[in-house]
Amino acid sequence: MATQNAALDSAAPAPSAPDYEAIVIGAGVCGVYQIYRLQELGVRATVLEAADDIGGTWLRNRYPGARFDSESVSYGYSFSKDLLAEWNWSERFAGRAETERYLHHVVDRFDLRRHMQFGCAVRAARWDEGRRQWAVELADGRVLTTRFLLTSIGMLSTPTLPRYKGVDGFRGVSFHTYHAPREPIDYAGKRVAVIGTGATGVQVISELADKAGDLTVFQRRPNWCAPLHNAPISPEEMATLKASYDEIFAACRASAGGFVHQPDIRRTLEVPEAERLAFWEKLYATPGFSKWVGNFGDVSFDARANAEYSNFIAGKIRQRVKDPAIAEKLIPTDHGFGTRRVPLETRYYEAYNRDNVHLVDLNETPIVEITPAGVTTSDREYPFDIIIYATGFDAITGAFDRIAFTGVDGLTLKDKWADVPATAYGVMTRGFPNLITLAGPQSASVASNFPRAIEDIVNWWTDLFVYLRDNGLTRIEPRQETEDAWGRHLKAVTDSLLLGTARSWFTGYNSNLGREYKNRYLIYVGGGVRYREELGREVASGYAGFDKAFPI
Ligand code: NA7
Repeated sequence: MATQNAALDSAAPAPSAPDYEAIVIGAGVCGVYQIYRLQELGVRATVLEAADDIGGTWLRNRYPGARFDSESVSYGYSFSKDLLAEWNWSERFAGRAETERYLHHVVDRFDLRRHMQFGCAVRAARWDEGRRQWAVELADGRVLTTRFLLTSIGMLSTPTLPRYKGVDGFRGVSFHTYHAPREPIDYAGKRVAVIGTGATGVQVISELADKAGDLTVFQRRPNWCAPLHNAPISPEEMATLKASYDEIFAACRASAGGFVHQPDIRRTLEVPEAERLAFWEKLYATPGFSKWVGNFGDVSFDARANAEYSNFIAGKIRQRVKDPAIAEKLIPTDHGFGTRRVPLETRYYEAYNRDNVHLVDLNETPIVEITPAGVTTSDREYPFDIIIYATGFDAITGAFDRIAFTGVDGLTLKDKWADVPATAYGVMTRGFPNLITLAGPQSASVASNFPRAIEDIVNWWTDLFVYLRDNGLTRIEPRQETEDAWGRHLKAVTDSLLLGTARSWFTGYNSNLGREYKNRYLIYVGGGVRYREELGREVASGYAGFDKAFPI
């Protein structure tokens, strides 16, 4: 046996061919692209998907109002000119159903479904050092083996319900937004509760304000929301956009988060006030995340600049909400603009000007329990027909915790990541050879326009796979120093921004799980440009940051 790593020389038994060279867990945006790349290379690979169809996030989140916050044309895959030429987006920010149709189109067009197995929930995966392969255990008891195990299991795929007494006893219709029913619900004349005002709750509230009979919003902490400015895309506009795809993707590559918007490099307080306000007015009128990532760059790291901008946005909320007392309740006071995920909205603030929409501030009157008839707060009972829980997720690591990954010497991933995840570039973790955490914690995918980051990560890993194959290598694992260096870099970039200062799912906070972690360093916020540089350095060094081994 020849190896590049003496520590692996002791692995003993004869090799046996695994069922697959690669198993991909999850058939969402990431898994679809990964299997496209693998089948292109002729690799013996399959996708295991727990649901009965493709789509991931876009299959599940059937709540009213679910749609992109990324420009549609920047969200589609960029890998095929033909695909770009033939697909027409109907709106600047596509709705859930259109996105799901798009993913179906991609899968059918490239005949990917034959590489996928549905209804296959993965329960556990155990690394077999002797055979250099993973044994993947399904909920139905089957065990499949694979050389490489790739996870595309979603960052927000483990919903969390509040721990209120009586959640299961409600007599009407109730659901978490992630599990919204497939059958359409008629909200007309219904008394509807929405609990939670994150990006999801804001979409639900905006959509249902003029559809529900009566809509009551239970808010614990408000977020800084900004207008989406959605609009239809005409056939002529779509033709122009198609002709501009090279520029659109180049702009995404040049930006930190993979969006079409570029920051303004001027320092906020150095720009004369009138000019600054005119710039912000213009920004507020432009579509998408421009208000967040197309702003003066220092709003994301300079507390004084951030306070100025937050003040400007607070003014907008006061303008849009007629009742001053309600407006104040909708203005965050515990965090600055953009330090948590900014929900994009369509007439969200105007919803509170309607007679049928009511805001309950849970800081004044907390929920005591969910009763069979509705919600009881500290001061009264609210009867409802429908309760919608927009209460968020066990974000980023939740999906990993649901699968019992066991690596070298019995080490479990849950234990290794219990406090803070440790990874190399967010795509591999020491002690778990040949496990590739596509869209994993600490990768660039979380704080990005997802498909843009995912194409980078899948392409990087697929090149590495080819390198391993061409060099006859069957085992790869990050070196300790690579993981340590990534942890240091991650901490440095996170600590340089205000983003890490707020309690949110970005920093591991989840009240329903009793988690108060701050600065848990879950997401890479150094930006796509820097991330690609870091990955590129590994390639240039011949993947020197990883231990690699020949077959036993
Ligand atoms: P988020 O952003 O985690 O928001 C969850 C919301 O639910 C937030 O307003 C929470 O208030 C609220 N919440 C959570 N638990 C409770 C309880 N027990 N009682 C009352 N209110 C509660 O999840 P989203 O689904 O909105 O967004 C997740 C991402 O999905 C989003 O960023 C997009 O990228 C897509 P809190 O702020 O914690 O006080």
